[in-house]
Amino acid sequence: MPAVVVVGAQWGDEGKGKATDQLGSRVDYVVKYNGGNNAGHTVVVGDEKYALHLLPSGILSPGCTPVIGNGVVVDLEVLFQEIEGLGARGVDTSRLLVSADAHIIPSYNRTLDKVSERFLGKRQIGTTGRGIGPTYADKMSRVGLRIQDLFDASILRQKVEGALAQKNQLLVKVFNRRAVDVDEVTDELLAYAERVRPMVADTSLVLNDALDAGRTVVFEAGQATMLDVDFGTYPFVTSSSATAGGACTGSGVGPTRIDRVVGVLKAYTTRVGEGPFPTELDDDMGEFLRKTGGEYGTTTGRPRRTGWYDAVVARYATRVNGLTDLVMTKLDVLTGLEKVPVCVAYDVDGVRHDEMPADQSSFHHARPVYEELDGWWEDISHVRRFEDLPENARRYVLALEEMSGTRVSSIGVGPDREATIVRH
Ligand code: 2SA
Ligand code: GDP
Ligand code: MG
Repeated sequence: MPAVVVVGAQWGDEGKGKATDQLGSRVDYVVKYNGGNNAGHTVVVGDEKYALHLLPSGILSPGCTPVIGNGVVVDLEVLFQEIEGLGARGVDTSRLLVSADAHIIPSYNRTLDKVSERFLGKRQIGTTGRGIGPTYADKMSRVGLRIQDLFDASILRQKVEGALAQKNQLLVKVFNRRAVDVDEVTDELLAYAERVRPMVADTSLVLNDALDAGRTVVFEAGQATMLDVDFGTYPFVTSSSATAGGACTGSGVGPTRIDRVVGVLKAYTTRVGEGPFPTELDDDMGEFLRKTGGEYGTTTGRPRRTGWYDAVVARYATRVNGLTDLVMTKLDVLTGLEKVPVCVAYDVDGVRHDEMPADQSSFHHARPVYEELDGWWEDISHVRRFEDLPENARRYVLALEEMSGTRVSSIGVGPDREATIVRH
């Protein structure tokens, strides 16, 4: 399996960090290809718990080279905080590579992210406030700042000046904020230049050479399919390509080189931030899933919204990502339930939809059509072989596999690296 993409198949926090980390010992490169420090990946290794935001999960595996691809947006302050934080815990980060084409999140975009959310009022997205949206908007508007700009002070200054010519109008006239000073921002960014320089590489070339030499590369998505700017519940999405296609545009590796696409999903569903969520539970059962699953944001600490498994979402994720495998996490969280409802289709104003409705309004009106599966009581957190799971837990996995249209190649039964059942 030389080139594997790992994507979230729901609304994020499916356990992609753990899934990628698990591949770690067999992997030469782990590439983050989209998003920035809005991501939060928790990896538990023995007694140690790591929360990674900007750095790819491969950073925890000795021998693996972590790569920040061109599709990522980089907050330089966070980059060095994270590097120092891991260094203090004995993690070697010296192999980290950063694409010269990755965009930088300047401080004014963090401000704009927060104030524009407030401005949206009831229509707010519930962003992480990390400046992600404004930075991708700048990239597309061609007023963004890239890592390579740090190495030419006069070009950087010109670019900051160009960006602020527009932004200051917005900040002052629309948001009633003070104007941002060009020199202040330029100096703040230039202060990182020499520290970043040794990490900067032509990462597309590095990765293609690695694949030519038979090395193994994992492409790790931030966020998830339903938060993808094209395929998610727009406008309640993040601003990047979180689906498998983003792995190519965000890394400079062509689609013909990808061998497998693994979709990570929970045995139930969660979502952080605003937007439609058909199987959401607003009751005690929702609270049970949140408490038992520890469903609080890794980046912001926000309580996650919780609900039952949605096979329509899983089928959609299979289609738009071309999934070859599913990694199903958190099966342990469902232990102790009499019955486990699973959404098999939607009812939209009296019409049954087996596939994701093609328009967003229908999705907002979608009511889940449930099938109830039998639950199990036995503690499964120590199970390591599929055949050792209680019969109803096995049936649950097999039913979801059938409904979702992709083989479940591994099952998570606890947060720890070891708490996994590998099937294929
Ligand atoms: P943004 O900040 O522009 O990307 O926000 C836009 C939407 O994307 C959602 N989003 C996320 N959803 C789940 N997990 C994410 N990462 C953190 C985590 C979240 C946290 O791992 O727990 O700590 O709150 C993530 N990042 C972005 C976001 O909620 C908006 O709906
Ligand atoms: P990511 O953003 O997809 O990497 O996921 P997060 O790290 O934000 O959230 C997943 C959470 O579930 C983390 O706290 C993990 O430690 C935890 N986790 C992952 N797999 C399992 C599992 O199989 N069982 C349980 N109980 N927890 C898990
Ligand atoms: Mg997360």
